[in-house]
This record gives sequence, C-alpha cells and structure tokens, in this order.
Amino acid sequence: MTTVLITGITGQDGSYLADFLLDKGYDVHGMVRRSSTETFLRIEHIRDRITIHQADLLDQLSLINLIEKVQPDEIYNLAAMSFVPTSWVQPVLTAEFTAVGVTKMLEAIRLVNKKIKFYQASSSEMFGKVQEVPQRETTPFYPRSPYGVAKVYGHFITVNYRESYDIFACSGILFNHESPRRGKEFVTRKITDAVARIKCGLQDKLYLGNLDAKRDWGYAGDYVKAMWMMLQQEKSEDYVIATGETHSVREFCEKAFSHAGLEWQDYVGLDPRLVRPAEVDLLIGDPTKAHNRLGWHPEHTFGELVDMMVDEDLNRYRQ
Ligand code: NAP
Ligand code: F7E
Repeated sequence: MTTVLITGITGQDGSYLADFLLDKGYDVHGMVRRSSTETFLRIEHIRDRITIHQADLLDQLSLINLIEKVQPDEIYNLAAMSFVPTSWVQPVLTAEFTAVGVTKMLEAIRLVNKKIKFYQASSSEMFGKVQEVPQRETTPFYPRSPYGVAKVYGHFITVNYRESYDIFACSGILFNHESPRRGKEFVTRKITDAVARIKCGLQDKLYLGNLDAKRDWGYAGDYVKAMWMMLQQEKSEDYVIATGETHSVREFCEKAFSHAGLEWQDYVGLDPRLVRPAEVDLLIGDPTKAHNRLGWHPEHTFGELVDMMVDEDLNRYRQ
C-alpha cells in the first residue's frame, strides 16, 4: 500500500485529493495545524478512513518528526495562506507559510528520506501581469501580490531541490479551480452562495470588486488528479494545469444568476473596497504539456462547474 502525507488536507484541494487517493487504495495521512476548534468540515465524510497528525509549516522539527513517523512515499504540499487579499494585510506571515514553509518541507525530506516524491502547489498567480498569452511552463513570472511573490519562491525552491539533491519534486502550476467546497471568500463561491441566499429570500444584494478580471476556471476534482499524475511519471517536471478558456467575473455572475432564474444586474453592486491594490487582469493557461505528457484533460466545462456550484448551494439553503 502506498502511503501519502497531505498538508492542507482540511482545505478544498486537500479534501478532494484525499477522496481521490483513498479510491486508489492509498494509506492517507493528513497534516493539520493545531486550532482551538476543529476545521474538519470538508473531510468529515472520510474522517474514519484517514489519519490526522498535528504539525505546522512554521515549525521545522514538527515536520521532520512527522515524516519520520508516517514514512510517506509521496507528499503533497497544499498548505498555504491561499487568499490573495489577505496577503497584503499579512505579507510577512504569507511569506513564512507559503514561501519558506516549502523549504522547511523540502529540508525535512532531504534529512529523513530523499526518495520521497514531492508535489508543490504552485499557482497561476505567479504569472500576474502576464508576459505571454496564453501562459505556459516557460512564460516568465511577474507576480502582483505578496501571495504571488511567495508562490514564486516556493516554485523555484522546489526546482532547486530537484536539481541540487536529485529529489523527485514537481511544481504544479495550477490555474484557478473551484468547487462546492471552495471557501466562501473566493469570488466564485461568494457568487454562488449569494445566488442561493437571494433565491431563498435570505439576502438582497451581492457586492463585488473588479468585474472585468478574467480567470481560467476549472473544477478542483479534475485538478487533484493532475497532481497525482505528475508524481507517477518517470521524471519529475513542472506542469501548467488549466482549461485553456477564460471568463470574466461578470460572465460568472451572469451564468450563476441565470441558472437560478435571476437577472444578475438586479442584485450585484460594486464596492470599491474589494478592488485590489494590484490586479491580475487576465489569466489563461496553455495545458498542452499536461495533455501530451500526462494524458490529463479537464472533465468539466465552465458551464457545468457554475451549475454544479449553484445547485449545491441552493440545495443546502433549501434544506
Ligand atoms: P485552502 O482551501 O485555502 O486550503 C489551505 C489549507 O492550508 C488549509 O487546510 C489550511 O488549514 C492549511 N494551512 C494554512 N496554513 C497552514 C500552516 N501554517 N500549517 C499547516 N496548514 C496550514 O486552499 P486550496 O484552494 O485547497 O489550495 C490548496 C493549495 O493550492 C494552496 O497552497 C493554494 O495556495 C494552492 N493553489 C490553489 C489554487 C486554487 O484555485 N484553489 C490554484 C493554485 C494554487 P486550516 O484549515 O487550518 O486553515
Ligand atoms: O479572485 C475578482 C478579484 O479571490 C478572482 C486563489 O485560490 O486562485 C485564487 O486566487 C478574481 C480577482 O481568486 C471580488 O479581483 C471581484 O481578479 O476568487 P479570487 P484569485 O485571487 O484569482 C489562484 C490561482 C490562487 O492560487 C489563489 O490561492 O475575482 N473579484 N470581486 C473578487 N474576488 C473576491 N475574492 N471577492 C470579490 O468580491
């Protein structure tokens, strides 16, 4: 049985990856940070099939001890401060978790067992003010937030440990991926949750920031499969994972409201406080390498994703 350690298992991607690897017959271990209340909502349904351990990306010794105890074959480093606006409010903490935390994880692997395969959750936010359209593995980075800058560090330290110590380390450059398990502060879930609340008479208005921003949105369940595929290759490499399509926040609103039989202009207002100090205007990925080398393709369209998220939120409020 293959043993896996997932950091960030309580997050959106961690929960889908745990589901996916349990189906593959893995012995799944998750790392969580200590909290006064548990944040296990997304993994409640598999709680008795996985093993949870406490450790923190900020604490080097806790990572070394954890890897010695679990003896994983694969590690997926998904833990991070992942909400872009917070990275301007807590830039130093963001760097400590999202950037230096990756080095701590890689150092623990180097010290305990260099044969462990490592996946780093890199991000399309590294492309920021895009230098090429569409963005691919060779596109230069130009991050536009402390979060994006931290992810660039995490990406290059992963490449560096691969080249310095021959560790099987992959950086997955994933474009935005969403689901009914997405945190409600991210724009897609903020919209679908509001659509459901408005439809059920629980809310009157939805306030958003920049409606013109364009993102390449995919379904998280499809993207965790790509993470696993990267670690099953002969050679460790970096891959862009994206749909190759882009849509604006405005289009997302139109589609989500109309799926519930509502006209979006009747409910959406603008709040300038939600506009970011520096915006990423356009993201669109080129997943050709993942198609050709991994055989990976997204299995859900943009329309299916929006409908799925609205339907789940509607069902929840109706119940
Ligand atoms: P998420 O829902 O925000 O989950 C983040 C996870 O990290 C949570 O489990 C959180 O634990 C954990 N965490 C944060 N700080 C930690 C620390 N110091 N020690 C231990 N655990 C810590 O994020 P996601 O959407 O699943 O994304 C997963 C990863 O992919 C992140 O690294 C994100 O930056 C990256 N990424 C995401 C996307 C996307 O579109 N979703 C795209 C590209 C890259 P708590 O439950 O305790 O908060
Ligand atoms: O914003 C605009 C906002 O917060 C998307 C993270 O998973 O994906 C995510 O980062 C766009 C931005 O995601 C609101 O200005 C308008 O242009 O959903 P988001 P993100 O910043 O793209 C990347 C790949 C990651 O790696 C990150 O971890 O939507 N927008 N109005 C808004 N955004 C939010 N959150 N709230 C609004 O009211």
